[in-house]
Amino acid sequence: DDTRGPGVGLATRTRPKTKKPSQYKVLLLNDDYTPMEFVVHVLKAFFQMDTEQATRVMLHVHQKGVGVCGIFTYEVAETKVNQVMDFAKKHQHPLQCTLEKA
Ligand code: TYC
Repeated sequence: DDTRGPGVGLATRTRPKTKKPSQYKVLLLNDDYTPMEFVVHVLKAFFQMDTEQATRVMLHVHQKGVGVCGIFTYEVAETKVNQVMDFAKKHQHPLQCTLEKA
């Protein structure tokens, strides 16, 4: 392999450099007002968790202040955050969801 950068590889290059898309954690934040059952519903509806998983993540967030809902590419993570924020707002709960580079 040469070291002359992309697009000028020797004909012998067999493993062209590719970029894996960056991954982003979707985080859920605790608050004092959003009902526990609502958070469990959100985790089941938007993150494909079953009741047991969703309850575990909800209780983790409740106790620790923050927790990971899942890890996605930027576009998917951003969509999840928007869906959760819209849904919480629609139901007048202060639930906060954000993303962070994994
Ligand atoms: N702390 C909330 C309560 O006691 C429950 C809760 C859990 C809220 C997780 C938000 O992300 C959250 N009702």
